[in-house]
Amino acid sequence: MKRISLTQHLIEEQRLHNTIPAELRLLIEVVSRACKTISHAVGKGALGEVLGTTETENVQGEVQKKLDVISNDILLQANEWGGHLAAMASEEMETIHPIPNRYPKGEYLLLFDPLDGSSNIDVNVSIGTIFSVLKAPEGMSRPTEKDFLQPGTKQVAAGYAVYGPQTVLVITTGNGVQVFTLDREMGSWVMTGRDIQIPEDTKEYAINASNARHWQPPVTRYIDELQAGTSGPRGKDFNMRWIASMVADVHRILNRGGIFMYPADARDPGKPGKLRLMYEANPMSFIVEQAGGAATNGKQRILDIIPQTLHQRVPVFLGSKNEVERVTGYHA
Ligand code: AHM
Ligand code: MG
Repeated sequence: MKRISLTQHLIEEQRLHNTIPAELRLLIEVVSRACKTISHAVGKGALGEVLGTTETENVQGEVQKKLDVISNDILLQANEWGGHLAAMASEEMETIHPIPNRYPKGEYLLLFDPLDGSSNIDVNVSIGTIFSVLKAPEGMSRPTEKDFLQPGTKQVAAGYAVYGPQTVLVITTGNGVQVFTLDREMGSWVMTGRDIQIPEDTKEYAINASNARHWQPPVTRYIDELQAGTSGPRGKDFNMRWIASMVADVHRILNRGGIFMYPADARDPGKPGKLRLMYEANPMSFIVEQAGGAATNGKQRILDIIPQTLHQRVPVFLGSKNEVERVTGYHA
């Protein structure tokens, strides 16, 4: 089999579609290199003294794991000096991180969830990194939070890495979804999936069912119907999976279909869902749509949402198109 590296793919895609100028290619390569470093740290586990929590909380008021902080630092340091960025924003940082004055600035904005699936870090279950790339608004001099508040349709690239039995990187720049597997001996990303397509129909769903008593009626109805199986209105049995790492759940859906849901629920009226629009929902929705799937907040397409704040949360329904459309219809 002919091996296609990440670099070769990015150059060839630029030749074909003109969507990856050199600066964006550099950005994707720097992020993917940082993901290798994170993968290495994750793989060391207890031996690297990277497990457990820090003394600090993040902006969401959540306890930070050591690896959350390490991964955040790796991404910041890797991306500061290349000249490809104007600023960064992270799920783990309250405010944006402009590129320091000692470095040249570029035209892109990078957002990331440095280590998604925090509850799985210490128990050796798959976790990952999610990233999203926007263009800085024309004429921006000093970046502010407002410059990041662009709808998901404006993303020029998005991707995620999964640190699981294999380390994989999934990216889109708006011309389909490509998958790369980390060749650990060579230290290189090798293409292992091209133009991934999510089946439109599925018999598998993912939701944290322990929250069932807090769900809103459309979600309860939808899940009840799935669980009724062959004897219910759907006339077929459905299987359930919940990894509690969005990256791992989405990666399964990319490979064999399925629907992933993190709805808003009645637990905390101040929190419309758990997942964050800018670091999780938008990049994953871009990828899922590029793979032929759909992504909504129950009412509208996630990529059309106009962000109000950097850390805002949204309900998420994404994956196989026909199921996402059905549960979205139940909200109408
Ligand atoms: P995190 O970014 O703090 O890790 O939280 C996001 C994660 C998702 O990866 C996952 O789908 C969800 O939280 C799991 O939540 P829960 O523990 O409520 O099932
Ligand atoms: Mg996360």
